[in-house]
Amino acid sequence: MQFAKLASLLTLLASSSVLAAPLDTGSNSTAPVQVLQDKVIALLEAKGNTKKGIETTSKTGCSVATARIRREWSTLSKPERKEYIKAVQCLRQLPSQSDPVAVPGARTRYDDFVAVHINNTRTIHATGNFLTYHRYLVALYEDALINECGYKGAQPYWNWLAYQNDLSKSPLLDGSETSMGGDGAYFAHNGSKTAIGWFQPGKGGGCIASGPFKDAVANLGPVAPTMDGLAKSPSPLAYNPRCLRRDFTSRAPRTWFTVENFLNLTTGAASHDVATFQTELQGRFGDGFLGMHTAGHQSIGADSADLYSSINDPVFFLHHSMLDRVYWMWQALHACQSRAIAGTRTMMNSPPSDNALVSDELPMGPLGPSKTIAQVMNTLDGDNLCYIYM
Ligand SMILES: [Cu+2]
Repeated sequence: MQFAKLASLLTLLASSSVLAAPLDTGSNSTAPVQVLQDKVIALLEAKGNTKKGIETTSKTGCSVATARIRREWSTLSKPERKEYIKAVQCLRQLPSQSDPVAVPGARTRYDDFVAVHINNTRTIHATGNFLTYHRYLVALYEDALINECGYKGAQPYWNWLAYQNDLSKSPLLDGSETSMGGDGAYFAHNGSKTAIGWFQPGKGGGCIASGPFKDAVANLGPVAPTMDGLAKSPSPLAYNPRCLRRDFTSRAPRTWFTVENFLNLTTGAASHDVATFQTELQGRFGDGFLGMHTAGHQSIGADSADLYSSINDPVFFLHHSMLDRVYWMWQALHACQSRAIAGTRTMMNSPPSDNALVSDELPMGPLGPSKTIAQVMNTLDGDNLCYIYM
């Protein structure tokens, strides 16, 4: 009888611990992230009030109280999500402003963003400007949605710390009319090549099968496809219209989209200097640590796993918004180093190049004026940027 009682108690404990384990949404496990988020806002508010130091925002009127607020996708109302989707679709229909000789494949305004990313790939990844270049790229995209497509909101972000086991269940990627589309249609293939070896195929691999971006078309790339069966374009900027493809897999998000990694980057061992922070976040190319950035690209798969042309998939901007949020948090939490950069001007310093300087330009072609790294270091400076994350 005692044994039976003990056994049933153990069963109860076991089942309750199953219930108490992090849900698939990750909502139980992200409390430390919210604590940090609140701390960051408090730090930025304090800076604005005391008018001390380089982050002072008083001159331009930009402050935490007046800044544009970038939110997580799932916290937008359904009408807000639809407004964002409508603006993205608008940008994918407006005519290109690229030089047709330099970029023969660009047809839409969205393609202009793709072309600029493709053109600069080897000088904006694993370089000293990786974080600032992508920050400014997302900001110009947000501006284009607002100024060219009448969008009234801010750029939303993809919360990495939810739905790691099944992206197709997330409000962002569930294929509903208020999502950024679902997985690709089934396409028989042998998986994808990654920095840590061959990944098994997911259930997709074909054209986006559901949601507002069903059968969405990409005009440029693939430039460096990694998925079996995805063919490379004859030339990086040639006109190569085809459907955009996805192949959701959970191995990378389950491994890297963890609170532990997030804390390591923002307050832990990887947060102590910008070089370590940047490398751990982006991925340690070459030694098998994908990092949260590369894991995100890998988890969407197919077109999104292409180092050059992943930007064809509009989820790119939600992914890079989250990346920028982590950088924004790190900067606020490490104020003394918030303007430090590390790295050279060429990808993994190949070919060898000089160290990047904060006076380096971030070339954006027809997307907007080029700015220096220094000009986009503070998201509350007001002259160049004025936004926060919530
Ligand atoms: Cu990039």
